[in-house]
Amino acid sequence: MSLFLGIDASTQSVKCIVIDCDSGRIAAESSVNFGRDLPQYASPNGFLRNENPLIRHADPLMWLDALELAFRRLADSGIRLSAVRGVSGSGQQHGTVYLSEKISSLQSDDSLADQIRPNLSRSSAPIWMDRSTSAECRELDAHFGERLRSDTGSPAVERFSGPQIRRFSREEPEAYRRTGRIHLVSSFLCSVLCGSDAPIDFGDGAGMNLLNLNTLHWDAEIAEFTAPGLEKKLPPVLPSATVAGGLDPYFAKYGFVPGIPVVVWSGDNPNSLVGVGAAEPGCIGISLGTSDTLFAPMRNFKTDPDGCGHVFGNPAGGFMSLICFSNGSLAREKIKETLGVSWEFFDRDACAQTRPGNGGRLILPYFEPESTPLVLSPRVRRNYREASPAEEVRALLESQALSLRLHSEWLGESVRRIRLTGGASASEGFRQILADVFQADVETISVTNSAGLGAAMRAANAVEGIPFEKLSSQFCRPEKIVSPDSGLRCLYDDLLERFREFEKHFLFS
Ligand code: XUL
Repeated sequence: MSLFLGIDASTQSVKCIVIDCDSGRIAAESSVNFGRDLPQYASPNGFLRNENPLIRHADPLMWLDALELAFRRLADSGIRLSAVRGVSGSGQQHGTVYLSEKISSLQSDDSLADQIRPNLSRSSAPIWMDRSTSAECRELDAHFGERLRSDTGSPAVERFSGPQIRRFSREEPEAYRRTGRIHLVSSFLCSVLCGSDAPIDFGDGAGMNLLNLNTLHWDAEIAEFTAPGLEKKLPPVLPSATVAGGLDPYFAKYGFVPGIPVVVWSGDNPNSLVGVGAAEPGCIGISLGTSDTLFAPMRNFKTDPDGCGHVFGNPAGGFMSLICFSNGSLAREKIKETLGVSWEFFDRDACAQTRPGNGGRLILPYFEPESTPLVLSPRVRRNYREASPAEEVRALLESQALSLRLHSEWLGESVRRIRLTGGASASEGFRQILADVFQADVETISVTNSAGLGAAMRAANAVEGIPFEKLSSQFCRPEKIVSPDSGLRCLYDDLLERFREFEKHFLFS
Protein backbone atom coordinates (compact mmCIF):
# COMPACT_ATOMS: atom_id res chain seq x y z
CA MET A 1 0.00 0.00 0.00
CA SER A 2 1.17 3.47 -0.83
CA LEU A 3 -0.12 5.53 2.11
CA PHE A 4 0.68 9.18 2.81
CA LEU A 5 -0.39 11.24 5.80
CA GLY A 6 -1.46 14.89 5.67
CA ILE A 7 -2.00 16.86 8.89
CA ASP A 8 -3.99 20.07 9.03
CA ALA A 9 -3.24 22.19 12.11
CA SER A 10 -5.87 24.89 11.70
CA THR A 11 -7.34 27.57 13.95
CA GLN A 12 -9.91 25.36 15.65
CA SER A 13 -8.67 21.80 15.18
CA VAL A 14 -5.99 19.33 14.17
CA LYS A 15 -7.09 16.86 11.49
CA CYS A 16 -5.31 13.91 9.89
CA ILE A 17 -6.03 12.37 6.52
CA VAL A 18 -4.34 9.29 5.04
CA ILE A 19 -4.47 8.83 1.28
CA ASP A 20 -3.91 5.55 -0.51
CA CYS A 21 -2.25 6.30 -3.85
CA ASP A 22 -2.76 2.73 -5.12
CA SER A 23 -6.53 2.71 -4.82
CA GLY A 24 -7.08 6.47 -5.04
CA ARG A 25 -9.11 6.36 -1.82
CA ILE A 26 -9.03 8.09 1.53
CA ALA A 27 -7.78 5.35 3.86
CA ALA A 28 -8.48 7.04 7.21
CA GLU A 29 -9.22 10.36 8.89
CA SER A 30 -9.21 11.69 12.43
CA SER A 31 -9.85 15.02 14.03
CA VAL A 32 -9.47 16.84 17.33
CA ASN A 33 -11.37 20.03 18.11
CA PHE A 34 -9.59 22.30 20.59
CA GLY A 35 -12.74 23.57 22.29
CA ARG A 36 -14.49 20.21 22.62
CA ASP A 37 -11.58 17.84 23.14
CA LEU A 38 -9.07 19.96 25.06
CA PRO A 39 -11.20 22.18 27.34
CA GLN A 40 -8.25 22.51 29.76
CA TYR A 41 -6.74 25.08 27.35
CA ALA A 42 -9.78 27.39 27.70
CA SER A 43 -9.70 28.11 23.97
CA PRO A 44 -13.17 27.23 22.65
CA ASN A 45 -12.42 28.90 19.32
CA GLY A 46 -8.73 28.04 19.18
CA PHE A 47 -7.35 31.11 20.94
CA LEU A 48 -6.97 32.36 24.49
CA ARG A 49 -9.51 34.84 25.84
CA ASN A 50 -8.48 38.46 25.64
CA GLU A 51 -10.69 41.48 26.26
CA ASN A 52 -8.80 43.36 23.55
CA PRO A 53 -10.24 42.11 20.22
CA LEU A 54 -6.95 42.98 18.52
CA ILE A 55 -4.99 40.45 20.58
CA ARG A 56 -5.37 36.81 19.62
CA HIS A 57 -2.85 34.28 20.95
CA ALA A 58 -2.94 30.49 21.29
CA ASP A 59 -1.05 28.07 23.51
CA PRO A 60 1.37 26.09 21.29
CA LEU A 61 1.23 23.19 23.77
CA MET A 62 -2.46 22.79 22.88
CA TRP A 63 -1.43 22.06 19.29
CA LEU A 64 0.96 19.36 20.52
CA ASP A 65 -1.66 17.67 22.72
CA ALA A 66 -4.08 17.83 19.78
CA LEU A 67 -1.51 16.26 17.45
CA GLU A 68 -1.00 13.35 19.84
CA LEU A 69 -4.74 12.83 20.29
CA ALA A 70 -5.30 12.97 16.53
CA PHE A 71 -2.60 10.30 16.06
CA ARG A 72 -4.15 8.16 18.81
CA ARG A 73 -7.56 8.42 17.14
CA LEU A 74 -6.05 7.59 13.76
CA ALA A 75 -4.33 4.50 15.22
CA ASP A 76 -7.58 3.47 16.96
CA SER A 77 -9.46 3.67 13.64
CA GLY A 78 -7.75 0.41 12.70
CA ILE A 79 -5.47 1.67 9.93
CA ARG A 80 -1.98 0.16 9.78
CA LEU A 81 0.13 3.28 10.32
CA SER A 82 3.28 1.23 9.70
CA ALA A 83 2.29 1.35 5.99
CA VAL A 84 2.54 5.17 5.88
CA ARG A 85 5.47 6.12 3.61
CA GLY A 86 5.64 9.87 4.09
CA VAL A 87 4.09 12.77 5.99
CA SER A 88 3.54 16.46 5.51
CA GLY A 89 1.27 19.08 7.00
CA SER A 90 -0.48 22.44 6.90
CA GLY A 91 -0.37 25.11 9.52
CA GLN A 92 -2.70 28.07 10.05
CA GLN A 93 -0.62 30.80 8.48
CA HIS A 94 1.38 33.67 10.02
CA GLY A 95 1.33 32.44 13.68
CA THR A 96 4.75 32.44 15.37
CA VAL A 97 6.23 30.12 18.01
CA TYR A 98 9.20 31.32 20.09
CA LEU A 99 11.77 28.78 21.31
CA SER A 100 14.90 29.29 23.40
CA GLU A 101 16.77 26.91 21.14
CA LYS A 102 16.28 24.66 18.13
CA ILE A 103 14.44 21.42 18.75
CA SER A 104 17.14 18.75 18.74
CA SER A 105 15.67 15.47 19.98
CA LEU A 106 12.67 13.92 21.67
CA GLN A 107 12.50 11.50 24.61
CA SER A 108 10.14 8.61 24.30
CA ASP A 109 8.52 8.80 27.75
CA ASP A 110 7.18 12.32 28.29
CA SER A 111 4.40 13.84 26.23
CA LEU A 112 5.37 16.29 23.47
CA ALA A 113 3.87 19.16 25.47
CA ASP A 114 5.98 18.29 28.54
CA GLN A 115 9.13 18.06 26.43
CA ILE A 116 8.64 21.32 24.54
CA ARG A 117 7.33 23.43 27.47
CA PRO A 118 10.78 24.22 28.95
CA ASN A 119 12.00 25.32 25.51
CA LEU A 120 9.31 28.01 24.99
CA SER A 121 10.75 31.50 25.38
CA ARG A 122 7.24 32.94 25.03
CA SER A 123 4.35 31.01 26.52
CA SER A 124 1.81 31.95 23.84
CA ALA A 125 1.86 32.29 20.07
CA PRO A 126 0.20 35.23 18.27
CA ILE A 127 -1.99 33.75 15.52
CA TRP A 128 -3.34 35.11 12.22
CA MET A 129 -6.32 36.70 14.01
CA ASP A 130 -4.07 39.08 15.95
CA ARG A 131 -4.25 42.68 14.70
CA SER A 132 -2.28 44.44 17.43
CA THR A 133 0.62 45.51 15.22
CA SER A 134 -0.67 48.58 13.34
CA ALA A 135 2.13 50.79 14.69
CA GLU A 136 4.78 48.29 13.59
CA CYS A 137 3.18 48.00 10.14
CA ARG A 138 3.18 51.75 9.61
CA GLU A 139 6.87 51.87 10.58
CA LEU A 140 7.76 49.10 8.14
CA ASP A 141 5.76 50.74 5.35
CA ALA A 142 7.31 54.14 6.08
CA HIS A 143 10.82 52.73 6.03
CA PHE A 144 10.59 50.46 2.98
CA GLY A 145 7.71 52.01 1.02
CA GLU A 146 6.74 50.22 -2.19
CA ARG A 147 9.71 47.82 -1.91
CA LEU A 148 7.96 45.88 0.84
CA ARG A 149 5.07 45.07 -1.49
CA SER A 150 7.11 44.42 -4.61
CA ASP A 151 9.72 42.25 -2.85
CA THR A 152 7.67 40.42 -0.19
CA GLY A 153 4.37 40.29 -2.12
CA SER A 154 2.41 42.34 0.45
CA PRO A 155 2.61 45.69 2.22
CA ALA A 156 3.09 45.38 5.99
CA VAL A 157 0.10 43.38 7.27
CA GLU A 158 -1.00 43.29 10.91
CA ARG A 159 -1.35 39.50 11.14
CA PHE A 160 1.90 38.74 9.26
CA SER A 161 4.80 37.33 11.24
CA GLY A 162 7.37 40.13 10.71
CA PRO A 163 5.26 42.90 12.32
CA GLN A 164 4.32 40.44 15.10
CA ILE A 165 7.99 39.68 15.81
CA ARG A 166 8.84 43.42 15.78
CA ARG A 167 6.19 44.08 18.40
CA PHE A 168 7.43 41.21 20.60
CA SER A 169 11.06 42.33 20.36
CA ARG A 170 10.00 45.78 21.54
CA GLU A 171 7.56 44.83 24.25
CA GLU A 172 9.62 41.98 25.69
CA PRO A 173 13.23 42.65 24.66
CA GLU A 174 14.64 40.29 27.26
CA ALA A 175 12.45 37.38 26.15
CA TYR A 176 13.27 38.21 22.51
CA ARG A 177 16.97 38.09 23.34
CA ARG A 178 16.52 34.67 24.94
CA THR A 179 14.73 33.42 21.79
CA GLY A 180 17.06 31.34 19.63
CA ARG A 181 14.47 30.14 17.10
CA ILE A 182 11.25 31.60 15.76
CA HIS A 183 9.05 29.18 13.87
CA LEU A 184 5.78 29.41 12.00
CA VAL A 185 3.04 27.04 13.17
CA SER A 186 3.89 24.89 10.14
CA SER A 187 7.65 24.69 10.69
CA PHE A 188 7.20 24.27 14.46
CA LEU A 189 5.04 21.17 14.06
CA CYS A 190 7.27 19.86 11.28
CA SER A 191 10.27 20.24 13.63
CA VAL A 192 8.41 18.29 16.30
CA LEU A 193 7.70 15.43 13.87
CA CYS A 194 11.37 15.29 12.86
CA GLY A 195 12.68 15.84 16.40
CA SER A 196 15.01 18.40 14.79
CA ASP A 197 14.88 21.92 13.42
CA ALA A 198 12.82 22.10 10.20
CA PRO A 199 12.80 24.73 7.42
CA ILE A 200 9.95 27.01 6.35
CA ASP A 201 8.64 26.59 2.78
CA PHE A 202 8.15 29.36 0.18
CA GLY A 203 4.36 29.08 0.51
CA ASP A 204 4.10 29.86 4.22
CA GLY A 205 7.33 31.91 4.35
CA ALA A 206 5.77 34.50 2.05
CA GLY A 207 3.20 35.34 4.73
CA MET A 208 5.80 36.92 6.98
CA ASN A 209 6.81 40.21 5.27
CA LEU A 210 10.36 38.84 5.49
CA LEU A 211 10.87 36.64 2.41
CA ASN A 212 12.17 38.33 -0.71
CA LEU A 213 10.17 36.71 -3.52
CA ASN A 214 12.66 37.88 -6.14
CA THR A 215 15.60 36.09 -4.52
CA LEU A 216 13.68 33.47 -2.50
CA HIS A 217 15.90 34.22 0.51
CA TRP A 218 15.15 36.02 3.75
CA ASP A 219 15.58 39.73 3.03
CA ALA A 220 18.50 40.62 5.32
CA GLU A 221 17.71 44.34 5.40
CA ILE A 222 14.00 43.92 6.13
CA ALA A 223 14.75 41.25 8.75
CA GLU A 224 17.26 43.46 10.59
CA PHE A 225 14.90 46.45 10.58
CA THR A 226 12.06 44.22 11.78
CA ALA A 227 13.99 43.11 14.87
CA PRO A 228 17.71 43.06 15.73
CA GLY A 229 19.46 39.80 14.86
CA LEU A 230 16.25 38.33 13.46
CA GLU A 231 17.67 36.52 10.44
CA LYS A 232 19.77 34.25 12.67
CA LYS A 233 16.68 33.30 14.66
CA LEU A 234 14.78 32.13 11.57
CA PRO A 235 15.03 28.61 10.15
CA PRO A 236 16.16 28.26 6.53
CA VAL A 237 13.53 28.91 3.85
CA LEU A 238 13.36 26.21 1.15
CA PRO A 239 11.18 24.82 -1.66
CA SER A 240 8.03 23.02 -0.57
CA ALA A 241 9.21 19.65 -1.93
CA THR A 242 12.15 19.52 0.50
CA VAL A 243 12.37 16.55 2.86
CA ALA A 244 12.87 18.10 6.30
CA GLY A 245 14.03 14.90 7.98
CA GLY A 246 12.93 11.47 9.15
CA LEU A 247 10.03 10.87 11.55
CA ASP A 248 11.36 10.84 15.13
CA PRO A 249 11.29 7.41 16.88
CA TYR A 250 8.95 9.03 19.45
CA PHE A 251 6.06 8.44 17.04
CA ALA A 252 6.60 4.65 16.93
CA LYS A 253 4.13 4.52 19.85
CA TYR A 254 1.33 5.28 17.37
CA GLY A 255 2.50 2.59 14.94
CA PHE A 256 4.54 4.73 12.49
CA VAL A 257 7.87 3.46 11.20
CA PRO A 258 10.60 5.80 12.52
CA GLY A 259 12.60 7.58 9.85
CA ILE A 260 9.89 7.83 7.15
CA PRO A 261 10.34 11.12 5.24
CA VAL A 262 8.72 14.22 6.68
CA VAL A 263 8.20 16.73 3.88
CA VAL A 264 8.40 20.43 4.77
CA TRP A 265 5.02 21.70 5.93
CA SER A 266 3.28 24.65 4.29
CA GLY A 267 0.46 27.03 5.13
CA ASP A 268 -3.14 25.88 4.99
CA ASN A 269 -3.95 28.08 1.99
CA PRO A 270 -0.98 27.02 -0.18
CA ASN A 271 -1.79 23.40 0.62
CA SER A 272 -5.47 23.97 -0.15
CA LEU A 273 -4.52 25.19 -3.62
CA VAL A 274 -2.96 21.77 -4.21
CA GLY A 275 -5.73 19.93 -2.35
CA VAL A 276 -8.58 21.33 -4.43
CA GLY A 277 -6.71 20.63 -7.66
CA ALA A 278 -7.09 24.27 -8.74
CA ALA A 279 -3.85 24.41 -10.67
CA GLU A 280 -5.28 25.33 -14.08
CA PRO A 281 -5.68 28.91 -15.35
CA GLY A 282 -9.26 30.17 -15.19
CA CYS A 283 -9.91 28.15 -12.03
CA ILE A 284 -9.79 29.68 -8.55
CA GLY A 285 -10.10 28.03 -5.16
CA ILE A 286 -12.34 29.33 -2.40
CA SER A 287 -12.04 27.86 1.06
CA LEU A 288 -14.95 28.52 3.41
CA GLY A 289 -13.44 28.04 6.86
CA THR A 290 -13.14 30.13 10.03
CA SER A 291 -11.84 32.69 7.55
CA ASP A 292 -12.91 32.55 3.90
CA THR A 293 -9.98 32.61 1.51
CA LEU A 294 -9.73 32.94 -2.25
CA PHE A 295 -6.62 31.68 -3.99
CA ALA A 296 -5.36 30.97 -7.48
CA PRO A 297 -2.12 30.02 -9.19
CA MET A 298 -0.45 33.15 -10.56
CA ARG A 299 0.62 33.34 -14.16
CA ASN A 300 2.35 36.70 -13.86
CA PHE A 301 3.69 38.09 -10.60
CA LYS A 302 1.52 41.07 -9.63
CA THR A 303 0.50 42.66 -6.37
CA ASP A 304 -2.81 44.06 -5.10
CA PRO A 305 -2.91 47.88 -5.35
CA ASP A 306 -5.28 47.94 -2.33
CA GLY A 307 -2.82 45.88 -0.29
CA CYS A 308 -5.36 43.30 0.93
CA GLY A 309 -4.37 40.51 -1.44
CA HIS A 310 -1.05 38.71 -1.18
CA VAL A 311 1.46 36.76 -3.26
CA PHE A 312 2.69 33.49 -1.76
CA GLY A 313 4.84 30.66 -3.10
CA ASN A 314 2.75 27.98 -4.80
CA PRO A 315 3.88 24.63 -3.34
CA ALA A 316 3.41 23.08 -6.78
CA GLY A 317 5.82 25.66 -8.28
CA GLY A 318 5.68 29.39 -9.09
CA PHE A 319 3.43 31.76 -7.18
CA MET A 320 -0.17 32.02 -6.01
CA SER A 321 -2.49 34.78 -4.93
CA LEU A 322 -4.30 34.75 -1.61
CA ILE A 323 -7.04 36.98 -0.25
CA CYS A 324 -8.26 36.38 3.28
CA PHE A 325 -11.67 37.40 4.66
CA SER A 326 -11.45 36.94 8.42
CA ASN A 327 -15.19 36.96 9.10
CA GLY A 328 -16.06 33.80 7.16
CA SER A 329 -17.69 31.00 9.13
CA LEU A 330 -17.14 33.21 12.11
CA ALA A 331 -19.84 35.58 10.79
CA ARG A 332 -22.07 32.75 9.54
CA GLU A 333 -21.99 31.16 13.01
CA LYS A 334 -22.75 34.49 14.72
CA ILE A 335 -25.78 35.22 12.51
CA LYS A 336 -27.07 31.65 12.85
CA GLU A 337 -26.81 31.88 16.65
CA THR A 338 -28.49 35.29 16.79
CA LEU A 339 -31.38 34.09 14.64
CA GLY A 340 -31.63 30.83 16.60
CA VAL A 341 -32.06 28.79 13.39
CA SER A 342 -30.72 25.37 12.36
CA TRP A 343 -27.90 24.78 9.87
CA GLU A 344 -30.49 23.13 7.64
CA PHE A 345 -32.42 26.37 7.51
CA PHE A 346 -29.26 28.42 7.07
CA ASP A 347 -27.74 26.27 4.34
CA ARG A 348 -30.86 25.44 2.33
CA ASP A 349 -34.30 26.73 3.33
CA ALA A 350 -33.30 30.38 3.77
CA CYS A 351 -32.16 30.65 0.17
CA ALA A 352 -35.12 28.66 -1.16
CA GLN A 353 -37.52 31.07 0.61
CA THR A 354 -35.92 34.27 -0.72
CA ARG A 355 -35.10 35.72 -4.12
CA PRO A 356 -31.69 36.54 -5.61
CA GLY A 357 -30.85 40.19 -4.97
CA ASN A 358 -32.95 40.12 -1.77
CA GLY A 359 -34.33 43.63 -2.23
CA GLY A 360 -30.78 45.02 -2.30
CA ARG A 361 -30.08 44.03 1.33
CA LEU A 362 -26.36 44.12 2.14
CA ILE A 363 -24.41 43.53 5.32
CA LEU A 364 -20.80 44.21 6.32
CA PRO A 365 -20.34 41.44 8.91
CA TYR A 366 -17.22 42.53 10.77
CA PHE A 367 -17.88 40.75 14.07
CA GLU A 368 -14.11 40.44 14.51
CA PRO A 369 -11.47 42.74 13.01
CA GLU A 370 -11.42 42.15 9.25
CA SER A 371 -8.45 41.64 6.89
CA THR A 372 -10.25 42.37 3.59
CA PRO A 373 -10.98 45.23 3.67
CA LEU A 374 -8.85 46.17 6.67
CA VAL A 375 -11.20 46.96 9.60
CA LEU A 376 -9.61 47.14 13.04
CA SER A 377 -12.67 48.04 15.15
CA PRO A 378 -15.20 45.25 14.81
CA ARG A 379 -18.59 46.60 13.68
CA VAL A 380 -21.56 45.15 11.79
CA ARG A 381 -23.36 47.47 9.36
CA ARG A 382 -26.59 46.75 7.44
CA ASN A 383 -28.13 48.89 4.69
CA TYR A 384 -31.64 47.80 5.77
CA ARG A 385 -33.82 47.96 8.86
CA GLU A 386 -36.08 44.99 8.45
CA ALA A 387 -35.49 41.44 7.34
CA SER A 388 -37.02 38.06 8.02
CA PRO A 389 -34.56 35.39 9.27
CA ALA A 390 -34.36 33.97 5.72
CA GLU A 391 -33.66 37.44 4.26
CA GLU A 392 -31.00 38.07 6.90
CA VAL A 393 -29.22 34.82 5.96
CA ARG A 394 -29.37 35.63 2.24
CA ALA A 395 -28.09 39.16 2.91
CA LEU A 396 -25.04 37.69 4.65
CA LEU A 397 -24.28 35.04 2.02
CA GLU A 398 -24.77 37.40 -0.93
CA SER A 399 -22.62 40.05 0.74
CA GLN A 400 -19.85 37.54 1.45
CA ALA A 401 -19.92 36.35 -2.18
CA LEU A 402 -19.88 39.94 -3.47
CA SER A 403 -16.95 40.79 -1.23
CA LEU A 404 -15.04 37.77 -2.60
CA ARG A 405 -15.72 38.97 -6.15
CA LEU A 406 -14.97 42.65 -5.45
CA HIS A 407 -11.64 42.04 -3.73
CA SER A 408 -10.39 39.57 -6.33
CA GLU A 409 -10.85 42.00 -9.25
CA TRP A 410 -7.13 42.92 -9.11
CA LEU A 411 -6.22 39.40 -10.23
CA GLY A 412 -7.64 40.29 -13.63
CA GLU A 413 -8.67 36.65 -14.19
CA SER A 414 -11.91 35.81 -15.87
CA VAL A 415 -13.15 33.12 -13.54
CA ARG A 416 -14.75 30.18 -15.30
CA ARG A 417 -14.59 27.62 -12.53
CA ILE A 418 -14.45 27.78 -8.76
CA ARG A 419 -13.23 24.87 -6.69
CA LEU A 420 -14.96 25.15 -3.34
CA THR A 421 -13.69 23.61 -0.11
CA GLY A 422 -13.96 23.97 3.67
CA GLY A 423 -16.80 23.21 6.07
CA ALA A 424 -19.32 25.68 4.60
CA SER A 425 -18.87 24.30 1.07
CA ALA A 426 -21.58 21.83 2.13
CA SER A 427 -24.11 24.71 2.04
CA GLU A 428 -26.39 24.25 -0.97
CA GLY A 429 -27.61 27.83 -0.83
CA PHE A 430 -24.15 29.38 -0.64
CA ARG A 431 -22.88 27.25 -3.54
CA GLN A 432 -25.63 28.57 -5.82
CA ILE A 433 -25.08 32.17 -4.69
CA LEU A 434 -21.35 31.92 -5.42
CA ALA A 435 -22.05 30.45 -8.87
CA ASP A 436 -24.52 33.26 -9.66
CA VAL A 437 -22.42 36.12 -8.25
CA PHE A 438 -19.26 34.99 -10.12
CA GLN A 439 -21.21 33.59 -13.13
CA ALA A 440 -18.95 30.54 -12.93
CA ASP A 441 -19.37 26.82 -12.33
CA VAL A 442 -18.87 25.92 -8.67
CA GLU A 443 -17.34 22.50 -8.16
CA THR A 444 -16.91 20.65 -4.89
CA ILE A 445 -14.71 17.65 -4.32
CA SER A 446 -15.57 14.92 -1.82
CA VAL A 447 -12.85 15.89 0.68
CA THR A 448 -13.66 19.09 2.58
CA ASN A 449 -10.28 19.16 4.37
CA SER A 450 -8.36 20.34 1.32
CA ALA A 451 -5.45 21.65 3.41
CA GLY A 452 -4.81 18.19 4.87
CA LEU A 453 -5.38 16.53 1.49
CA GLY A 454 -2.98 18.95 -0.21
CA ALA A 455 -0.35 18.15 2.43
CA ALA A 456 -0.76 14.40 1.87
CA MET A 457 -0.54 14.91 -1.92
CA ARG A 458 2.64 16.96 -1.47
CA ALA A 459 4.14 14.17 0.63
CA ALA A 460 3.31 11.63 -2.12
CA ASN A 461 4.75 13.93 -4.78
CA ALA A 462 7.98 14.67 -2.91
CA VAL A 463 8.62 11.17 -1.59
CA GLU A 464 7.53 9.00 -4.51
CA GLY A 465 7.55 11.46 -7.38
CA ILE A 466 3.84 10.92 -8.15
CA PRO A 467 2.89 13.85 -10.44
CA PHE A 468 0.33 16.35 -9.12
CA GLU A 469 -1.86 15.79 -12.21
CA LYS A 470 -2.20 12.12 -11.32
CA LEU A 471 -2.86 12.87 -7.66
CA SER A 472 -5.50 15.48 -8.59
CA SER A 473 -7.25 13.05 -10.89
CA GLN A 474 -7.32 10.50 -8.06
CA PHE A 475 -8.39 12.71 -5.16
CA CYS A 476 -9.81 15.99 -6.49
CA ARG A 477 -12.42 14.91 -9.00
CA PRO A 478 -15.39 17.27 -8.79
CA GLU A 479 -18.37 15.56 -7.20
CA LYS A 480 -21.00 18.24 -7.50
CA ILE A 481 -21.11 21.00 -10.08
CA VAL A 482 -23.46 23.95 -9.63
CA SER A 483 -23.93 26.08 -12.76
CA PRO A 484 -24.78 29.77 -12.69
CA ASP A 485 -28.15 31.16 -13.74
CA SER A 486 -27.07 33.42 -16.60
CA GLY A 487 -30.29 35.41 -16.19
CA LEU A 488 -28.88 36.81 -12.93
CA ARG A 489 -25.71 38.27 -14.47
CA CYS A 490 -26.98 41.87 -14.64
CA LEU A 491 -28.64 41.72 -11.24
CA TYR A 492 -25.38 40.76 -9.56
CA ASP A 493 -23.30 43.17 -11.66
CA ASP A 494 -25.55 45.95 -10.30
CA LEU A 495 -25.48 44.63 -6.76
CA LEU A 496 -21.67 44.50 -6.92
CA GLU A 497 -21.61 48.23 -7.63
CA ARG A 498 -23.95 48.88 -4.70
CA PHE A 499 -21.75 46.74 -2.49
CA ARG A 500 -18.64 48.61 -3.63
CA GLU A 501 -20.27 51.95 -2.69
CA PHE A 502 -21.65 50.64 0.61
CA GLU A 503 -18.23 49.33 1.67
CA LYS A 504 -16.47 52.51 0.54
CA HIS A 505 -18.92 54.63 2.50
CA PHE A 506 -18.39 52.47 5.59
CA LEU A 507 -14.60 52.63 5.36
CA PHE A 508 -14.44 56.38 4.89
CA SER A 509 -17.17 57.38 7.35
C1 XUL B 1 -4.40 33.71 5.41
C2 XUL B 1 -4.91 33.73 6.81
C3 XUL B 1 -5.84 32.65 7.24
C4 XUL B 1 -5.14 31.58 8.04
C5 XUL B 1 -6.20 30.67 8.62
O1 XUL B 1 -3.62 34.81 5.11
O2 XUL B 1 -4.60 34.58 7.59
O3 XUL B 1 -6.51 32.07 6.16
O4 XUL B 1 -4.21 30.90 7.26
O5 XUL B 1 -5.81 29.44 8.84
